[in-house]
Amino acid sequence: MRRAAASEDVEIERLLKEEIERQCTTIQLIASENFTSPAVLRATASVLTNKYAEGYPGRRYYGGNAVVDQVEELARERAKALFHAEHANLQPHAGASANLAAYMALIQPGDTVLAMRLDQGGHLTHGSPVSITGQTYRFVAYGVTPATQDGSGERIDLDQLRDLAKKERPQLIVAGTTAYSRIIDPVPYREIADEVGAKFMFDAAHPAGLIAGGVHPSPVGIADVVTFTTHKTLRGPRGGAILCGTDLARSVDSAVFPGLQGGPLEHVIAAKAVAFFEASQPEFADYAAQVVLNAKALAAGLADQGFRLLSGGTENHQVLVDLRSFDPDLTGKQAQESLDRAGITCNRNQIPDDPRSPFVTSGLRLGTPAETTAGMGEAEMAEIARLIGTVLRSPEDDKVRAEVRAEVRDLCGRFSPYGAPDATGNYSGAPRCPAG
Ligand code: DSN
Repeated sequence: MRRAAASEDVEIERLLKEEIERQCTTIQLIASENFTSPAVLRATASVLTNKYAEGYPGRRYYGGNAVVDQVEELARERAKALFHAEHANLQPHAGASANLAAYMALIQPGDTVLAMRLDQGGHLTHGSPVSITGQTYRFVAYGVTPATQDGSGERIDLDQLRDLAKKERPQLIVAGTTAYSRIIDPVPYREIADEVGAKFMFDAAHPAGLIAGGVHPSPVGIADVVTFTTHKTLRGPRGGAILCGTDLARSVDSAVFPGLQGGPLEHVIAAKAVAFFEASQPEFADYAAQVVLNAKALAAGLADQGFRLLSGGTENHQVLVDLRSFDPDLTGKQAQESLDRAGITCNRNQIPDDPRSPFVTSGLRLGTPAETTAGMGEAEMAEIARLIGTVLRSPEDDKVRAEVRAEVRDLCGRFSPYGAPDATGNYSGAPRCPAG
């Protein structure tokens, strides 16, 4: 049978072209996204996608895995070296499945778990009632301290965490956030877990690249289990991963397969190996440091525009904006959509005790990992903050949006993650970041 050439699938070809053009001509400020290198893209698109490999290196349920075993073993060794971990499991398809596997390895259904509440900066898989995690385990939520004028509030409330731990006697305490702009120190968590005999899991999905780059403290060796995703600050392919000590290796591995998943995505595991290699280069530490400097510059610029920032600023890759003092009628949803039309991509986000629903929200979450990869620095962040202020002062004004869109196009032309299009409209360049 004659196979159709990929280029004959005109609909998908067209959409792929449209998406790369969108990524190269609009500003990407979603804190959980990044621009992968051509080497990561190549591995993700490789023939490894053809292979079934249920099991682990040396213990597979299918033949023909001699090469795949080497790929997965190399990926595991690189992950262990990068994070100084005793054991790595790289098969979780996503952060959500990594977290679920970690719970399966550490606790029993019905056990009590302390984790951050969703509107305070937590994640659905930290016990939301709409997630299997909240339906399987008894989650009790902790949050952040109240907001203060001087910006010293809205930090993880460790006193509340300790009080809850003493009252609830949880089997597990979870650290980790999706919308929180401060460093998370794993040490006090460990101390509280030890005080009540709980296990401790650190979900490092967001700061994984900052930890690998040495700008945030590592929870490896402090937490019993560390989960993370490879596609956010770490700048690898979309996927999840788990690190633990040798004592938990068997439980973690069997929770992932056969507990939760079937065949691993070996093409993605190969791309994870590439990302670990890239993250182990000295330039990646510079990248991680620049991500934080850029976030600080973006935060300063937004504050100058009159926005209130949660916790008064940032120490990581995120800036969280409370829109209410800027414009009490402007919702996160309206702001996101208005910025989108001006060529600035970000996501609405609930703020602590948000009076609006998660679908509407009173906040925005902005992040710098992607545009830092594209080569932008602090000067460009100040520029972006000005553009955001301009759009959100007149969110329904088409003329303002068109003017900003033109400025965005110009900025992206100077900092395109995949170069400039050739005569046929294809982008084939590499991200400009030195470690790209
Ligand atoms: N969706 C991810 C994020 O944006 O933070 C978390 O799963």
